[in-house]
Amino acid sequence: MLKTKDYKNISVAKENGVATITLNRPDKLNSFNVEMHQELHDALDDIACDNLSRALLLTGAGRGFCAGQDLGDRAVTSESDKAPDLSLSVEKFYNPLIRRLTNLPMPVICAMNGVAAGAGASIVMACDIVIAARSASFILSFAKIGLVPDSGSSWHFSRAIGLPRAKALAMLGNKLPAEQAEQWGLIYQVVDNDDLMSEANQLAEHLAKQPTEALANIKRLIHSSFETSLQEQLERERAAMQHLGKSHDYQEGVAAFLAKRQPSFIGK
Ligand code: T3D
Repeated sequence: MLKTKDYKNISVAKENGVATITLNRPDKLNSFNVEMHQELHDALDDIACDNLSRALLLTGAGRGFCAGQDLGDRAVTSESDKAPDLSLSVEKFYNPLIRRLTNLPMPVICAMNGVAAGAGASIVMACDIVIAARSASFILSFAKIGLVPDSGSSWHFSRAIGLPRAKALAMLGNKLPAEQAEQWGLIYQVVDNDDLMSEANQLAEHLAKQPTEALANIKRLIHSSFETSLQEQLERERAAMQHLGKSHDYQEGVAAFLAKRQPSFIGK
């Protein structure tokens, strides 16, 4: 395992082409303070350009995945002169994080180890493949404190599970158990708690050996399909095929198929 920087609120490990980031404030259910945002930003910068990582695995320490914003940093007292402008934190931290995960040119796997509430639920949905522990759950808790689903969750939830279910979850703030989330098509797979990290690692290591540039293009195309017409999407697919047809990994994939051997992809 490669030595990485020491952080206070997250930990990062790199092995076999997989960068694993663990949100690490378990006593606060891994909720976000400013320092954790900054550390995550720094770690993602490093992973994006280390020339080694070809899959990102995101998980949480302890019994929760992430409980969104640390509300301890949002306490407003009767003496305080004015309420916070939450748009500043959304603009500076949460939106860039969601864009970052969405645009990272490698698969992002979430090992959802426990409850994902508020922006924690949004972060799960910004990952490409979500494997959840059987005991995990989502809570769109925003309305319970007078807010709206942010960090993309009003977008992701309605697309994944439809308007009626998304609106009920967002307005009621009820717990959605992982098994129900899987049945509704919100996440990829539920596994037994004890198997979560080994299953997620296995998946991440598999993906890290695949043609990374093709996977990055798959991710980009699937995201852009929500914004474009079929005609435009056909054109984008054509352009991606043109680009990937010249890649090492395409040549290797075809050669391996014809030689009836396993391909050895380099991600380019
Ligand atoms: O503000 C901005 O920058 C704008 C962006 C906002 C995005 C958002 O995420 S807004 C939504 C913020 N998050 C929440 O509203 C969730 C709050 N947490 C909960 O509702 C519950 O903790 C859970 C449903 C997630 C889990 O419940 P439970 O019963 O399993 O655990 P618990 O006992 O409530 O929490 C365990 C500890 O974590 C507890 O601390 P203690 O009492 O043991 O010292 C609790 O206070 C702490 N904790 C949980 N969530 C947060 C938190 N501490 C600070 N902030 C949290 N979000």
